[in-house]
Amino acid sequence: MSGQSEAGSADYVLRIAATPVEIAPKHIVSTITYNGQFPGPLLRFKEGHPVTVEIHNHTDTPEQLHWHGQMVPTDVDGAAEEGTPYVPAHGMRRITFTPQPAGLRFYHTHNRAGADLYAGQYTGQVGPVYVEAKNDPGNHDREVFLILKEFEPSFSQGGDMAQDFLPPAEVKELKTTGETAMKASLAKGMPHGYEVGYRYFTINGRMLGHGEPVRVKQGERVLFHILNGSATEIRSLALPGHTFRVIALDGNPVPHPAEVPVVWLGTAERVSAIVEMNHPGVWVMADLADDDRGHGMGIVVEYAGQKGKPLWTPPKPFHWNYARFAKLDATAPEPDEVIAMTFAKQNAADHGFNLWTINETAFSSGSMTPAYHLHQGKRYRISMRNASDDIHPIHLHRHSFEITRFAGKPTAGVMKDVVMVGGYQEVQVDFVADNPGLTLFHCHQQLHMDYGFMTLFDYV
Ligand SMILES: [Cu+2]
Repeated sequence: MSGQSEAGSADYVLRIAATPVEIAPKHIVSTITYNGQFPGPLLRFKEGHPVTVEIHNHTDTPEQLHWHGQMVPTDVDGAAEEGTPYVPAHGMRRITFTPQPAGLRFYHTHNRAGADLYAGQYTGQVGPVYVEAKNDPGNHDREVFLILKEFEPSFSQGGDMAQDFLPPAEVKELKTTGETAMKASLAKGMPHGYEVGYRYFTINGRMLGHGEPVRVKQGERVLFHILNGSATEIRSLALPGHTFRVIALDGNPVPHPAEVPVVWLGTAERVSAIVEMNHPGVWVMADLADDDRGHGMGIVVEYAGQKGKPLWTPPKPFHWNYARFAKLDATAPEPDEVIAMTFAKQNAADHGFNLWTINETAFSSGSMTPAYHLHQGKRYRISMRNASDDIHPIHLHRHSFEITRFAGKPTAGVMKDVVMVGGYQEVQVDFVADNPGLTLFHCHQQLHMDYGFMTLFDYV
């Protein structure tokens, strides 16, 4: 079932409107939200059970609501590039679809923001979705959802994103290409392209120390569902004295759950991890970046009966590698076809903004021509080479992919819908063309996707 139904009542109603959000006592920001709250309400769906959702738009801007990570048809997916109709300004769309697959998904706006920091993912249009599996043993005591999000963005020029959390796997040739292009641009007198920074950082819409703590009991096994709802930033999260047993990435169970001292999430990535509460105290669970944590990116975890000032200690340096959770000694099946892509940056080329290209082509939102014609049922390998120094959290709509090469090594079994491609690194992902129609592929960093970093697949 799909499409817009004419009659009948909705299972869920979402209202897009400008609203104040209190991120700390008497500290109120203005943004666009779902149902007047940030994050938007948690929508719990049952895998395979059709739902009807009414989306009301109380703003002056036509909106797209994207069902991130779900295998849905193009008319409900929520991307203009795929042909999803807009939710008209001061209008409504009622959609019906069958939630799938099970796991942590989310919904968010898919509007282009461009130079407008009050639009698109810079707003508070983010909400979690949990699709319940038909059979879920649920080996945990309870679930806590954590939505990581910044507010009050502004532009800057330059500024490096730390990426030493990824295993070092730079490809020399890509580095030479990227650095040569950058030097040539600067030599012509070009400034660095714009980047975005933020004033305030929140978890579940509250700055560190200003929200309700996560209250736990010793011995409890808490399943954290963590979502990076940022428009542009990579986030980390650690809880002093505790480890995360990662059981799912982007909502999909991993073949090999493993314990890590810190989790990292590119924009739109999700991590589901169990923390065994075995270290009583009052702790700061937060981002490793001192500046971001200092401006709110954290939440207090408080054991029953414990009091005092929440404590933070940084974990030891640690490399985040998706392959840690992969199938042991397994190799992915050979693809039917390989799609080779090189990502590149044209420094400050579009009115001071960096212009992004895939195989030397920046996506045109005017023509929206599909660049890749696929065949249903075939297995494709996307071989991505990043000739820029930035990290790109790459997202494929309406499909999951398997990571088949990361940090210079083959891997298998980790299914995701976003993957971070580090500066000058190579990553390969495989997917099966099993959900026909226009399919958007893009960098989830708002500033990158808005300035060319997109392409369209098509198949019938
Ligand atoms: Cu990017």
